[in-house]
Formats: sequence, C-alpha cells, structure tokens
Amino acid sequence: MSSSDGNLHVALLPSSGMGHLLPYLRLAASLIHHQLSLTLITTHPIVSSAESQLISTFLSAFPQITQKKFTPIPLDSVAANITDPFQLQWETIRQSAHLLSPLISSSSPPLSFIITDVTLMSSVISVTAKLCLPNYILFTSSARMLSLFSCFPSIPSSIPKESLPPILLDSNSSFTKNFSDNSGSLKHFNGVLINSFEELEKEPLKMLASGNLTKGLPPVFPLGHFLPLELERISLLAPLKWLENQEESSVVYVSFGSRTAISKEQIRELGNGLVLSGCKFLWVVKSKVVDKEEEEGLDEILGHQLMKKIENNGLVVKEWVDQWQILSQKAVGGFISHCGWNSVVEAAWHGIPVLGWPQQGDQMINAEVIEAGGWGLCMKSWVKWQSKAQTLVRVVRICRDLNCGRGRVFGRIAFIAVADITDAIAVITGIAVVNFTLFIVYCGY
Ligand code: UPG
Repeated sequence: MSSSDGNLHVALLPSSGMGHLLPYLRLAASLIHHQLSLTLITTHPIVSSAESQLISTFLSAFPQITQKKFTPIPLDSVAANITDPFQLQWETIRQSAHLLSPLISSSSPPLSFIITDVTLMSSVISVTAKLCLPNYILFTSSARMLSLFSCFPSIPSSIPKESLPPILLDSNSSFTKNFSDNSGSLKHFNGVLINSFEELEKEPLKMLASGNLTKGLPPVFPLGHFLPLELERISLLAPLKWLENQEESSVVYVSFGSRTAISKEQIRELGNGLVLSGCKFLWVVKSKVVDKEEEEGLDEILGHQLMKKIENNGLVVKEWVDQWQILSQKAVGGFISHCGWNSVVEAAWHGIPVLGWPQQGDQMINAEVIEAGGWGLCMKSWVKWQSKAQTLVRVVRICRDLNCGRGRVFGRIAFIAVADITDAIAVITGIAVVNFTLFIVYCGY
C-alpha cells in the first residue's frame, strides 16, 4: 500500500457477531472497487467460529487489504455482569479502546478516516479525536432504529415505547448505559453509513435527513443494500439441493440469525408447530449463542419422534447456511425471522414476505419496517418462549395465493403469528381489508 498513489486509506473497526461483521466485509469489498486502500482491524480472540472462518476467507480473497490485529485486555464476564459473549466482546474492546491509539497512528500510509461499529462509538471517538482522525459509523441496524438511537433517552413519536427492548427500559443496565453514551457521542462523528435504501425506509430516512429529529446529527448515507460476497458461499449445499425439488413458493424458511439461541424445549415446541402448520419448511436450528458450543446433534436436540415427523414436511439443519442463496430460490415463499436487520434487508431484496418474531434488541423496531411496507406481519409483544403453555407457536396462519398487488415483495405467501386473541382479531380485520384468503393451520389456544 503506498501513499504516493494518492489513494485514501480507510480503517474498518467492526465489533463482534456475524450480524455486525458481515455488513462490514460487504462494505469493504465495495470500497475496494473505489480504489481505496483498506485496513481491517480484527479483535482477538474472535468469539465465534463463523467469524474466524469468514475473516480468514475474506483476507485470503482480498490480499490487498491489510489486517491489523487488536488484542484488548480480557474482561471477566462475572465482574462485568455480562452473560452474552458478543456483548462481552463489545465491552472488552470499549474498555481497551486506548490501546487502539498506537495501532491507528502506526498505520502507513496514515489513515484518512476510520469506520467504527456503533457498539464502540463513545470509547473510540475519544481516541480518534485526539489523533484528529475523521470517524464515521457503520450503523448495522435500520434507519428506524437509528432515529431512536439518535434521540435516546428520548423516544421519537414514530416509535411506540413497547417496541423498545425491555433492557433499554432499565436505566441501570450496562447495555442501556453504553447505548446512551454511544448515542450522546453521535454529534462528534463525521457521518453515519447505513445498510438501508429509500424504497425500504423512505420515512425514517427522510426524518433523519430533515434535521428535525436530533440537533447536530451528522449526515446519514443510506448505502444499502450491501451485496453478499462470492466467498460467503462456503456453507452447506444440502438445503439448496432440497429446495430445488420443492414447488414454487411452497417452503417457509425459518431462521433466527447468528446469535439467538433457543432452549431444547422451545425448539421442540417450534418444531411441533411447524409440523402442524402443514407447510413445507427449511429450518436452521440454533441451540447455543456461540457456534463453538454447539455439540449436540439434531437427533438429540429435536428428539427422535419429532425428527420422524419432520421427515415428510421439511429439512432441518444446524450448520451455517447460505441464507442469501436460500432466499433467492423460487421454492421459498416466506421467512419466519427474528428480524435481525441483515435478514430483513435480504428478505426485502428477494421479495420474500416475513413473519417476524422479534427476540431482542432492535428486532421489534426492524419488524415495524416490514409491517409499514406491507410485506409481512410481526409479533407485537416481547413474549418469551418459556413453557409449553406460553409457547409462541400458537398460531401459524398461512395465506395462500395472495395477490395484494403491491409489487414484487408481495403476493406469494404470507404468514401471521399472533400472541393473543386481540392481536388475532386485529390481524383478521387487517386481512379482510386487503382481501386475502386465510387458512388457519395451527392454533394452540
Ligand atoms: N446468516 C447466514 N447463514 C446462517 C445464519 C445467518 O448466511 O446460517 C447471515 C444472514 O444472511 C445475515 C446474517 O447472517 O446476513 C445475520 O444477521 P441478522 O439477520 O442481522 O441477525 P443477527 O445475527 O442476529 O444480527 C445481530 C442482532 C440483530 C441486529 C444485527 C445487526 O442480533 O438484532 O439487527 O446484528 O446489527
């Protein structure tokens, strides 16, 4: 990498978790085409195998990108009172942010600017400000979430208080404290890059651009959709082969992203619900937050009886799959998703209706983007899967042969899940308006 060519030299600082890493690498690959020199700062030890594998495949595919390894001072999870290993990694980086200073200032040629993950903002800005290094954020969630983030602890009128993750209502939690500190540091950044686009989030983007939402909000650049890289196609082929033999729009794809673990009991509940729905399904099961800890086989997780029942209806896997390719298959007619932002954007891009089942964090707010666009329906409350009686797989309603005439993201198949009877009535009323044909397949009331 030489400074004599006059190129900009940009450093990328992702935090942790595939949901944060993937958009970084997708952005990095697109920046390469703009003749930028790039440095990727990777934090060690890396939390999940999925991240380690992706980083090494990425760096082999792009040898022109420089890797700088950052090793923060380890934090004790008990002392830090953080159980989630990805959040612990964010906090570890934050507390060692001062160690980034020599790493950044030793870059050659000198850096033109850095792009920092949203989870690290307030701790990294103090380092880069001292070095007079411009700092941009890659906000890995929705523009709708950014509108909340930019005002926090105020809540914009467009966002119902109930959509906030319960943890943000606890002002003493370290998550809330970091969220608030990061939000407060926003005005010191040079800009916000976001994986969204106008057709998907017209109103939130307009509101952010208007300047009325937050004083001093830096410019927001909607750069989405970030396209996946060829090198991401490292995963299992079985799901794609299985999908090739299924009828068009007949399969529900079920996945809760890269870091949402579900207990064995809840997995079995969900499995029984899917079998009872009578719908074909492709289901990615995840019983541990971090993939390295996934030791049990599917037989042990699901139990022999359920495995047998599933045989005729669907395909279940527990390995990393190529979600982008799956969503692009004709056989996939719908997506039961936790509404992680990457999944939402990928579903929108492929025109797949979503049944949203938010689990934590930004996911309820992301789910509202789907509903506002009219291409899916989502659970309206943070009901947790706790017991058989409370299971959320109460209602899977499948509306077939839909044609509400709103373009390519609609009209194949839609799903409705509701947590209680009031929601059910609201949904049915909504459906009557757009004249869907409704089949109630499974109701656990
Ligand atoms: N993916 C695969 N194969 C798998 C599982 C996931 O390709 O087997 C991909 C998927 O296509 C997507 C990404 O991994 O690109 C997962 O990202 P996302 O859908 O956003 O889910 P999470 O991994 O849960 O993402 C975290 C948070 C989420 C947040 C997101 C971005 O849980 O709430 O919106 O990060 O900040």
